[in-house]
Amino acid sequence: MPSPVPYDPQYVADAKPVIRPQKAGVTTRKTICQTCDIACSVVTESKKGRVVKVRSSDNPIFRDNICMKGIVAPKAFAHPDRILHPLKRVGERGSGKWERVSWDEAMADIGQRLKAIIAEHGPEAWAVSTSQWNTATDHGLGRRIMNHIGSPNWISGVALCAGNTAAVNRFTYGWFPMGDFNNTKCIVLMGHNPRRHSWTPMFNFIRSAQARGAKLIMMDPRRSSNAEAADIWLPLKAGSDAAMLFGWLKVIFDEKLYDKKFVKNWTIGFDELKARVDEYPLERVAELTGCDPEMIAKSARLYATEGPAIIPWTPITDMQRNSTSAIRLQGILRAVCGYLDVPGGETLQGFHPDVVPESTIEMHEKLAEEQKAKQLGSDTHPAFTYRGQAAFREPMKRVWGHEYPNQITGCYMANPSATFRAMAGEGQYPVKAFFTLGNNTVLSYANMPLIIKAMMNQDLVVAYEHHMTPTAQLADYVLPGDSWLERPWLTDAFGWMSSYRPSEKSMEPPGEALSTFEFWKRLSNALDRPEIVPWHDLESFYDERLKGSGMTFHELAQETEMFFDKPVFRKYEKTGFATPSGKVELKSSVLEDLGFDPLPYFREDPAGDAEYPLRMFTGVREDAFFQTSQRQVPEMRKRSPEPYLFVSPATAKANSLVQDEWVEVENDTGKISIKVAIKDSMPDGLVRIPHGWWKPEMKQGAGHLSGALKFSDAQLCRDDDDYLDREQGIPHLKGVPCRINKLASAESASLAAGISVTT
Ligand SMILES: Nc1nc2c(c(=O)[nH]1)N[C@H]1C(S)=C(S)[C@@H](COP(=O)(O)OP(=O)(O)OC[C@H]3O[C@@H](n4cnc5c(=O)[nH]c(N)nc54)[C@H](O)[C@@H]3O)O[C@H]1N2
Ligand SMILES: Nc1nc2c(c(=O)[nH]1)N[C@H]1C(S)=C(S)[C@@H](COP(=O)(O)OP(=O)(O)OC[C@H]3O[C@@H](n4cnc5c(=O)[nH]c(N)nc54)[C@H](O)[C@@H]3O)O[C@H]1N2
Ligand code: SF4
Ligand SMILES: [Mo]
Repeated sequence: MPSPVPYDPQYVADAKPVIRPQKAGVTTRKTICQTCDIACSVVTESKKGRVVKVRSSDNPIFRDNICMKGIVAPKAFAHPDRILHPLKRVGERGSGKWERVSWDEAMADIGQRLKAIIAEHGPEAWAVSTSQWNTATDHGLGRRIMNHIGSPNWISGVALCAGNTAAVNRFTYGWFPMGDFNNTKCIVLMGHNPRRHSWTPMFNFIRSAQARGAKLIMMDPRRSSNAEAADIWLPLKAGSDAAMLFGWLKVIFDEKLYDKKFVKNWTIGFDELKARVDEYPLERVAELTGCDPEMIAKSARLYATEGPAIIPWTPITDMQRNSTSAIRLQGILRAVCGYLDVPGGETLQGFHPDVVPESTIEMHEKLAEEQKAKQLGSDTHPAFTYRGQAAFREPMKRVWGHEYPNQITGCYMANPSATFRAMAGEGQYPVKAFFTLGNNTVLSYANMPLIIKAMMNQDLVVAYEHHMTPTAQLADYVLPGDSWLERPWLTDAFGWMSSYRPSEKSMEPPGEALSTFEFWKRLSNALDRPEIVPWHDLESFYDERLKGSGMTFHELAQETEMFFDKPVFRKYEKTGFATPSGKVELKSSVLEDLGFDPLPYFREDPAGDAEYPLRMFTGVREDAFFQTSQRQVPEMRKRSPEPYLFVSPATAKANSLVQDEWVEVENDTGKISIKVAIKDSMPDGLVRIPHGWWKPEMKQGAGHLSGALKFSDAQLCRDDDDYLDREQGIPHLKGVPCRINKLASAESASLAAGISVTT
């Protein structure tokens, strides 16, 4: 996620570079931290060619945007276990036996094998998964090669995080808006809980908005830190966010608090929507959400009358069985309350006219229609696939000037579960080659047993990594990736905003580590298609993308901290919205044509199961780690040595749980071992499971996967139809039935003693 661009004139002035204090023997560089995906602008200090320090930016607009994971980066990237040379599997897949090979040898073999797989099964038999901060792993080039070669089967962590929200927002008003934090009067956080060490810029934006008087409404089953700081906290039931938003709309419609003029001039489907909203009287919403109807009404009134207000993007509604409806309802609220594309509201920003966006680099127009039609999952869960987005091609061109603008890289993806099924040999056609770049695939989606089966069934698996992750352990080749200290970067804010920030390369990569730009370039050569990636190196690639600005990448880095266009509001008055009707579609014509309910709805949880009386959610990100990473960094691990579940004191009592004991959490998909933390901030009956646990010090290889089989939340995340969102097919991670088993004393003693380290 990019840091939002505030619109004050002062901000524009401050975007100029500042004179940096110089220290003897120290070289400072403007850099962008990519340890997590919020991309803080920071400064690196190097001595004798090595980065010795990462510190906060000197620029007032970025100052304080830094957390401990950014600060520890020079040490983390110098970790002795970092992969520094290409490795080739020599034993069985997952046997943990590797030999060091040269880059040339690795790429020649990968190219040959991929060509053979494509010749036998077709280009769609090649799937790629990349990380959330795709810009560091793809640059648009992975998609570009896939589009030229003919494979539509690209998946990413963005399917569970903002990429899907970007695609779904289009059904309502043809774009994914960004909140104007600097001028808003009211912020609504749906679960989303930024902290000092979790997406620091967001945390800073929210705190400064509150300091100048903006109201904060928080929806969270748990009393989170932002709930404690909020004006209103709605402790809703996990997974009931869409129901809550129906309650808000009911109040807003009944009390006529909406923007009648905007609704009349710029929306379609109001009457049908109103009829649907009438199905959700407050008593019903109170029952579905477990919240006090008065508080629901009060918060709805606050949102509608204390505006302009924003509902910042939240991953919480990306991961629910009602995800599409919840995201649509957020969009509908923004629209009917008149907060779209106004200062202090939710801004719709296109691409910068002088910079070539990654969407253009990706060249989706090159992929033949018959190949697009083969995109996995597009028949059953089309929302973010080519099929689901096809109706927007013309409107996108009309309003934003691009037929395939790929915001957050999430708008033209295959469905992850369908892709893993095809890889496992259970799909409509086989997928036999799988590349994973900067993505710990095994742990980063639902139904981990299926992902492992899928990877074991491949003819070729290539992992591009810093460490021997559980995913890399199942690869044929593990290739050494460079880090953000070791490469330049031009952030394009994931196509979300028309702002660009340059990151200077601070040091040479260690060993034979290379950027993914180099990987994709070498792959296009190995596939005998060098013309697909014609640029010499990463900087010349950026130079060409910046040509329209009249600056080279180097000049941009010298001249500005941020390159962006002055925002224009209410652009829709000239262009209309990028939907088929040109209006805000409260009733979605595209969803209707795809065979779905064109109005949002709330699908209640399947009936409770006596065997699994508790509900779990995965999340509450840990300050010390980004997702599945950093567990090998001692400075970070000591802050959080073991995975912990959270339960309320009453739930702990009912299940005879004691603080710090090891237990097992189980459901139909799998089971994990975990320690108990009793927290009075948790509601009764709900269990928090942390995301992404494995222990790099534990035994590697199939059957072990360094503890991932024992600790990873993905063992418990289901992807059967009841637990998939209908339109997108993304898994429900917020309110899944489970139970807690006490462990036999021998097993819990061995876990406590860390004997598991070798098993
Ligand atoms: N089950 C489950 N799945 C989830 C989630 C969940 O809560 N539960 N959360 C979802 C969310 S919100 C997100 S954002 C995604 C995150 O998914 P990812 O974006 O895949 O993030 P990570 O788990 O950190 O894995 C990134 C991997 O990239 C490697 N790496 C880091 N930097 C670089 C680099 O510069 N170059 C290369 N080549 N490699 C690098 C790291 O060592 C690490 O193994 O996962 C999603 N998936
Ligand atoms: N240190 C650190 N910071 C990170 C990350 C990290 O791994 N480490 N990951 C980054 C990434 S990629 C992401 S996506 C964000 C995610 O960060 P957040 O958006 O803050 O998400 P979580 O921390 O998983 O959970 C936030 C809150 O959601 C609540 N919650 C659980 N279920 C529900 C529900 O059904 N409805 C509602 N309304 N609330 C619910 C939980 O109680 C919790 O307080 O964090 C980012 N920041
Ligand atoms: S919040 Fe921390 S890890 Fe994320 S980009 Fe900023 S400094 Fe880096
Ligand atoms: Mo995320």
